[in-house]
Amino acid sequence: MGIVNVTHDSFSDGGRWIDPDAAIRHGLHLADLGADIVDVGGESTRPGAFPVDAGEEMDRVLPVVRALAGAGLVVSIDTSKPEVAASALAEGAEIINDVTGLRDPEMVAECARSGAGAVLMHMQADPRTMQIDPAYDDVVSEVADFLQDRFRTATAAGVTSSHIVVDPGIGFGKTFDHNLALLDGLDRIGRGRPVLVGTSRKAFLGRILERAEQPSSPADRDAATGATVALAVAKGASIVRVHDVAAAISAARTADAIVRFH
Ligand code: HH2
Repeated sequence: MGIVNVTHDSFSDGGRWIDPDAAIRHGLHLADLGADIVDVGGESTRPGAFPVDAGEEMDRVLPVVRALAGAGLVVSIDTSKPEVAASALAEGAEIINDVTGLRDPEMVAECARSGAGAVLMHMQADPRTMQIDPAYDDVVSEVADFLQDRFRTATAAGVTSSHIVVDPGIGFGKTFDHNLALLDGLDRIGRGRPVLVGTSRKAFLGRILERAEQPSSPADRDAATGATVALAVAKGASIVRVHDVAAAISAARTADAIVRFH
């Protein structure tokens, strides 16, 4: 899954793809590089990001979704607002990627009504507050329980079970240690459901590199992201959400070949 952030303030590429034509070119490029899904978002979810109202979010994402879906790409819409999801699906998006795990009942209803695919992600609290002292007794089992619970709620409301993937939400209400524990325990997250994981360029990678006296800006973290992609694939992840699609595909294919050898 390649990332197209149509935002001013995304943590690694804010402003680069805010112009719709640039965003469309970028999405097509990611598909050419081999992305199976292009994830289009119009609101940053980084801690402390500025909230965007639904009208502004739609103005940003809809022309991009329309063009990319029109070109035959599988498009997911990265939003937690049901009205944005509904309009994006009407423009041809096929998957709702909701970082709140379909918390809004209207979002579950939209997903069920449309037959769209759904990414259910775990987040403790919300983007404004999530990094204020996140706490768990056992992060892997609590996140897995949460995702199982959201899966049950979604399917009870009519979302088709085979349309759902779950995501531990790396960096969303987690400390550095929580992120490492979740990646180490990734094979215990899905409980039989497909798992998506998003580590790309995130702050915990910066911290690992910093410890090794290798300070980095987010865009310098694609090799580190590749390491997480390889390990995630080895632990059974089905989808990896990344900025650098070419590097991630090489890492994923290599890990996959080694794992399948046995
Ligand atoms: N991470 C981000 C955004 N959306 N969706 C899923 N399912 N999983 C993730 O881990 C995830 C996500 C944050 O990354 P990015 O889009 O690059 O940054 P920003 O939220 O600042 O736009």
